[in-house]
Amino acid sequence: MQPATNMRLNRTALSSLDESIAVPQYDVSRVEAGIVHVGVGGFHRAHEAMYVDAYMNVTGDTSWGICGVGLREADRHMQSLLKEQDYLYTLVEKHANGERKARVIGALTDFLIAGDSPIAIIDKMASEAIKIVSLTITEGGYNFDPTTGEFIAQNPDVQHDLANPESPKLVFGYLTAALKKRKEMGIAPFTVMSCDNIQHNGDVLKAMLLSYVRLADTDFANWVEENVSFPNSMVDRITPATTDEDKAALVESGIEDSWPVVCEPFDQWIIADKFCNERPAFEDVGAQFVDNVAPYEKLKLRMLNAGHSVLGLTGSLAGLDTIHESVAQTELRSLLATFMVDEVMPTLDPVAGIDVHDYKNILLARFANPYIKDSLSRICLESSAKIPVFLLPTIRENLANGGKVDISALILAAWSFYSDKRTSQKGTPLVIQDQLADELHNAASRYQDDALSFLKVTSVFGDLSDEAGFTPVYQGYLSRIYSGESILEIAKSLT
Ligand code: CS2
Repeated sequence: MQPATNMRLNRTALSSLDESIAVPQYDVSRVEAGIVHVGVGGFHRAHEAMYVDAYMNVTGDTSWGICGVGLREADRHMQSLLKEQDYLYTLVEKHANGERKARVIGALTDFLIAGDSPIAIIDKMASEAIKIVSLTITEGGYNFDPTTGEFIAQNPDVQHDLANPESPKLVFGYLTAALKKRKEMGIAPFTVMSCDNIQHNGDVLKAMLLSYVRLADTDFANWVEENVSFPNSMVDRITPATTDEDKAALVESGIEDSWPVVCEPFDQWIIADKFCNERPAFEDVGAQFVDNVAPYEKLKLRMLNAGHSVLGLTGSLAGLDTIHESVAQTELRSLLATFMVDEVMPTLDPVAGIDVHDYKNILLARFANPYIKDSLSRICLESSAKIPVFLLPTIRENLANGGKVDISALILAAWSFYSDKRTSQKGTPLVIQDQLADELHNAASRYQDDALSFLKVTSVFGDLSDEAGFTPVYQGYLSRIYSGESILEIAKSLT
């Protein structure tokens, strides 16, 4: 039933929202930032900010709010939408049975945009109240060469930041300037916490930051190494892009929210308990602190994220639009299940308390939730940063151990075709959004002259095109796809 009036979401509206919408149990006007977060996209707002909100609900401690930071001009639009609603937003969990649970999150206190004032961001990070700087800057944001793992020092933005330490472009420049200020003022450093889908995300972040700092100041790099901690973490919650339909559904519940977030009911956060400054007791609201995150990260990246790529690339070629449509297609569901059992599971380490077969079944059910409508274009975007993290390590390990690589090879062949034709096998157009879009397209379109042309993009695949155990299998699938055989038929032949 439609409530009598629609309310623009803001602090004043909180007390009169429809009772089906949960609201913060703490006084939102008292929340102060204890965390600065860089990269306030949907995922952060469905994950870390939700945990902070839950923590404040449970404890009433309002000192752990989040000051958002956007380093890109594109973030300005979201900042202005949130500002208009006092940084409040609605998080809508969509259950597989059609039930929706909406709740207003009050964790955000502010949102600073680099283009307005880099110094304001540095000062905020340097202030004593801030104990944690966390990041979701995507796999591509860490500025490492995926084949060597080295920091890309020649990136023009890195060179810019070294020359302009007070107005940096990249996160490394901000962290360096803020940590330096804290050291000079005698304030303990903050913990730097990566929340991105990268194996050993904290270790990678530390290595990249230290590489950057060393280019400028070796002594300070030693100080950072000794005094700052970078916990590894595994983060998980499927968060599709918000659509106009999602906003309209909220209007029906009486809320006008310009930038709500929708997500699945499942969430998981496993963090190494390695904080050099205070932290909230996130374990009180469902996060898990462990000594070694590595087996959890490996499980999640290789099963879920690579699983998404399997469905994303094959589903796109089949002309499908969403993850649940892909997994509902019997051939693709079996392909994914076989991939997980035959190619991923043999590479995993045991994880205390988790049965990998149960994990696989839960994943298949999560992917099948028809209300999430996670688009294949979201999954396929920036594949050149994702595949090296999600899939290539599995391929390399299987090649080294005599394991199976068939489905992995099919996925790379599907990606090559996708990059060349930019259309599905039904002829519908496919959007390529990738930093390397042109390079991938150029390489893939040389297929007729050199069947391995795509694999020769060494900045993505390293020396995979020299692997005799891989290339014939890959070439076989590529020629089947180019010959017009349907991706579903090929998938069927592999299960
Ligand atoms: C997805 C992830 O971007 C992707 O390709 O696999 O965004 C995924 O939905 C999240 O990591 C789930 O935790």
